[in-house]
Parts: sequence; structure tokens; C-alpha cells
Amino acid sequence: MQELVSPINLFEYEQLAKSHLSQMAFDYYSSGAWDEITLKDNRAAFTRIKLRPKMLVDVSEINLTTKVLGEPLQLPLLIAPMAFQCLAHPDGEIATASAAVSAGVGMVLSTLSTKSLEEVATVDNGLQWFQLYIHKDRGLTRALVERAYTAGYKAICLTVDAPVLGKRERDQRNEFTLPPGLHPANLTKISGLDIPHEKGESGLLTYFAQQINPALTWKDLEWLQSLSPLPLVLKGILRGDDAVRAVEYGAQGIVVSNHGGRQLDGAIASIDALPEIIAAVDGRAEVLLDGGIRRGIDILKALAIGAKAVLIGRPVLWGLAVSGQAGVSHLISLLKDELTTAMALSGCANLQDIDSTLVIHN
Ligand code: FNR
Ligand code: LAC
Repeated sequence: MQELVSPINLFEYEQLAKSHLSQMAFDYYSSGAWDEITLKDNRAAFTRIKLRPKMLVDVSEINLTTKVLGEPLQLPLLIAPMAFQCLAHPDGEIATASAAVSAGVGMVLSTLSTKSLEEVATVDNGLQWFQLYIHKDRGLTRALVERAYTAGYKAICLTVDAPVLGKRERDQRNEFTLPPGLHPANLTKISGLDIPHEKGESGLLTYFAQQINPALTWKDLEWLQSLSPLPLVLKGILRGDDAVRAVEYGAQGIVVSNHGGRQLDGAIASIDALPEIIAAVDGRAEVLLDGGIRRGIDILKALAIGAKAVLIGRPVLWGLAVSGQAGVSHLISLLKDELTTAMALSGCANLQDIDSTLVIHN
């Protein structure tokens, strides 16, 4: 097949990225848990939502700027936390953060980044949040939060949908581990923790089983909040009652997410979970969404249902694999263009004009 020289949409980036990645890396990035039902449904659910555009509106100027937890963004977009970005490109999370800062979008850095949180913070403080995995070792967890605060991260984004790692069978088959020279940089230096090579199993799954605290409950949020003054965002909420509890426990943000279909297969598509959560939260926290965002119209639909902004995951890894920072920048500009066009065609000049009357489920 002829190589796509310059991808014109996010799907073409994925196609092109395949040839830049090892099978182990591509499988780790792309896969979902078990039968990948939720992974596919995250996309399919968007196609079930139809738009009801408004006509004869002046859309000569489209304004995409917004604020998330008080920080300005050039468009309602953040880059989702994703582990091990140096598998895609030697610059890894530094390239991603640089692209995010220059486009004026947010970025959430994974606990399991392959560049340290301090290095990534030097790229400067756009809207950078630190994604936390609470380890069994409380001292280690405390140190991570304190380091994130000292380095200037603006929020702690606690992932709550991974008490154990979901079963990604391609990773099991590949005996996923990191190649020589790559490490979870935030952990290796201070505690020597690394991703093992495990016969017949994903090394990441083993890492989770050994290191991540599966006994975490709502009560632990008080302890977490005592570690720093940073606002708390909970990532991985899929029910209205959990969203209400998140607010009661002081979360300022909620990311409606099923971890890109990588945790509980069969879980509801994130966009299908959004209406219940928007109703339950009732404006008391900012609600974001990730999972299956690939087009500007997907962002439009999420905003119409009530999300403040969305996060994109895998496409960023495809951009990184194809051409590092430039690839991520280009990919963000494609989405921005698509959102601009989608808003113009829907009769929305500002994000505030995007309301629930714009969508219908069928
Ligand atoms: C993830 N995700 C994730 N989430 C998290 O909280 N901490 C993490 O370290 C990771 N790591 C990670 C690695 C890879 C390779 C992927 C693809 C995803 C989940 C991520 O933040 C997000 O929820 C989904 O990727 C969003 O779905 P899409 O945009 O990939 O469909
Ligand atoms: C993943 C973990 C690291 O989804 O969140 O691979």
C-alpha cells in the first residue's frame, strides 16, 4: 500500500503510525480489554447521536476559547494521560507537552511516563495536570503528589477505574514489557520500580498486581487531599451516583471515561454515560469526557450534552509515532479545524451557543 504522506484526519494517522511502531508497542497502544466491545462502542455511540443544526446564524467568527478549572485553553481539548510515550518517539512526553503548550490545549501526564514529571514540567505550564496511580507504598504516592505540586502541575487527576489492570489479551500474548533503556521515569529513580518481563503475561498487569493499591475507597480521598493544595479531578467515573459522591468528597473535576475500553470490557460507552452524570453533578464540578473522540463533531456532541472539554488519547500516540511533536501539533490542528467547521455548520459561533438542543439520540 502506498504510504500516506500527509494524513488529513486522525484515522489516517493511525494507519500511518502502524509502520512506525513495533508490534508490541502498537498492540499496547491500540488494544482494549477482552473482546474490545467497549473500545468499539466508544466510537459507535457517537454515530448514534445526531446533530440538529441551527440555520441563518452569523458564523463568520468562530471562538473556541474556554477555561478548565480556571485555566485558559485555546480550544476545549486536553491530551489524556497515557503511559510510556517514548515507545512512540524518543522525545515521548516532552514532545507531547510541547505540542500541547504551543496549541494552547491541556495535557495530563501519566504516573507511568517515560520522561520524569520534572522534565515535562520544564516545557512550561500550560494546563498540565498530573495523573496519579495510588501505589500500595503510601510514601511513594505521597512523594509523587509532592513532586507534582513542587513542579507546578495544576491538578491531581486520580484514576479510579484501575484497582487492577484490565485484561488486554494482545499484551498477554506479546508478554508486554518495556524495551531496554525505557523505564517508568517517575518511579525508577526514586524507588527502583520497573515493568517486569513476565512469562505468559503482560508485565504491566503484573506491575499493577504487585504495586497498585486495589483497596482504595472514597475515604482515601481525604488523605490524598491532605497531601497538597492542588484541586482533585477523578478520572474514570461512569455513574451519576459516583459523580455525586465525587462532588461530595471535594472533586472539582470529573472525567467521564472507561479508560478507552482498556479496563472493564462491556462497560457503557463514555458518551452514553455523560447525560446521567451531567444531570447528577448539576454544575457543581466541571465534567470532562474521553473515549473515542476522533472528529470535531465528536467534540461538538460531547459539549452539547454538557461536557466542559474533552480529552483525546490514542491519536496523540499515532501523531507522536509518525513525527514527534510536529505530528501531535498537526493532529491537534486537524481537530481544531474540524471543530471550527462543525460549529459553523451548526450555527454556533461560540462554545456557549452549543446547547443540548443541538443533539438527539436515536
Ligand atoms: C491510557 N490511559 C491511561 N489512563 C490513565 O489514567 N493513566 C494512564 O497511565 C493511562 N495509560 C494509557 C496508555 C495507553 C496506551 C492508552 C491508549 C490509554 C487511558 C487514557 O487516559 C484515556 O482514558 C483513553 O485513552 C481515552 O480514549 P481514546 O481517546 O484513546 O479512545
Ligand atoms: C493503561 C494504563 C497504564 O491503560 O493506564 O495501559
